[in-house]
Amino acid sequence: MFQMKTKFPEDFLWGGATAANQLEGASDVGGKGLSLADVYTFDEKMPKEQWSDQWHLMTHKQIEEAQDPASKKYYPKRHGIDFYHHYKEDIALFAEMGFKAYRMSIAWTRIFPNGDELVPNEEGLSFYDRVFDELNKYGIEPVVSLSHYEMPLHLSTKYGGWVNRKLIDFFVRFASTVFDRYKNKVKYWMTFNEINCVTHHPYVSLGVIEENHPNIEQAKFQGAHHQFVASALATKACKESNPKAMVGCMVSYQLLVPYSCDPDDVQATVDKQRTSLFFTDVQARGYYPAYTAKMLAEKNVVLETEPEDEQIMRDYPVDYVSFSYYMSSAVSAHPERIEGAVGNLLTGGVKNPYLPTSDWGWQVDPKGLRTALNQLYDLYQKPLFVAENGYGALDVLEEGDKIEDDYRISYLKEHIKQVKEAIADGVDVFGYTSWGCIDMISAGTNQMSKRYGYIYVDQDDMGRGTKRRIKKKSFYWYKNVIATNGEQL
Ligand code: BGP
Repeated sequence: MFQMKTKFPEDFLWGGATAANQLEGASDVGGKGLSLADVYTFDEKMPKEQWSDQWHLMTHKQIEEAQDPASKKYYPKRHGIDFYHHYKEDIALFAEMGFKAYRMSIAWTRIFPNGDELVPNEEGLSFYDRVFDELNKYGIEPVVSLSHYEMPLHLSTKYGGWVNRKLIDFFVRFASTVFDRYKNKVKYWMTFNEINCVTHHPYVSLGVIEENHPNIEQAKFQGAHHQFVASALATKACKESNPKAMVGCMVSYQLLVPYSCDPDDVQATVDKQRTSLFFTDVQARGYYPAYTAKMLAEKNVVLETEPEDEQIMRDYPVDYVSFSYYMSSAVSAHPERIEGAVGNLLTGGVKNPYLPTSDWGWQVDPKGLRTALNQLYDLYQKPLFVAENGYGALDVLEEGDKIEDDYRISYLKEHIKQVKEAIADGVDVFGYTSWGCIDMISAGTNQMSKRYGYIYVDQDDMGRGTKRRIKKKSFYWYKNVIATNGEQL
């Protein structure tokens, strides 16, 4: 009756993940509109500390400047790595590695350039037809995010972003359009990438400009509520279009552990872990968890809802739970008492003395991935998908086109081992797409030099370079991992 699983399932979806705004480029080609991501600048002279500030705070002044054709600033995400024109070559390289799946996103701005049009842009739709056909040629399953940090800028400037309920209709129109168009080409969908990040960066997740909101918490949770409803309505539309399709949620999951066994640290950890679990609770179960009332009251948030919202959320929870996992963090109720405690930007946690950190201060904790998979499966009993996991580093291109990225191999190997452990634990995990299978623009810092790929792209932070694609050492390593279905790591 009980059979322990010691191997990855035969049909396990091995692959890599990217996002349209970070790799496509060609932002003024094919009728594409300007997206939120197209407004971020990068300047080598900018102090390092400011690189990711834009991610957290966007001002009207920056947005206006970005729309000024006379602006001399460099906007890296408008250029990406020019996947738009290199997609055949890039997909051929994914196929050479043996990818079974490729997680990507559709740029909303290619389909509805401003977001509020009634008729979609055919040129944008046909671009993704070509991409899906190319994937199909190699038997690679597309796993598609509808919204990955790049909604139309117009929806932010004209409507105030997701805080405005009208966004639900615009999103559902976009979602239904692509579900219908690609129903024979795409089976796996995700609605909002890292939906819980609305609380970290409301501009890029919600199109909300903080200057407009005296109580930004109100805007964040109102926006999140609208995304929950939109996600449920999109799931409904997807099922109507193709009953066999699977729709997932996607959260940024940082495993949090108590800094000590002090009961205050333990409770603080439970509270803080809800920065991710609140979102999976709503989307996987279809209703707000019991702690919502207290949590909102403490933030002075009063949600405006419509009577039908509750039912639609209950009727259309997601089919699977996907998440990104890069690191874990420790939580202390009294960080001021810990000497040298460094706050983690994303989680607000403190440094765990047992773990090493990457060059960007991310705490490397492979075993945490197994814990995360177990936690999520215990909670929801829904299939899980590791949508992102990877190691951002400054790679060096050496003589003879060599990139010896052993540090990346070691990071990925240790994490994949833990996915296998979780499978033996009984967790139903059906795919693993490592982040940034090809180098592209970093989401948080806007740099090119924070690289995650198996494939190096010859381009620097200011977009200079040949854009030549070069296989790294990890390319050959991952190819063998896939070929042996995770038996040889
Ligand atoms: C996730 C995002 C990705 C991505 C990755 C790495 O949060 O979903 O878009 O880029 O993190 O982050 P970064 O590029 O900032 O290193």
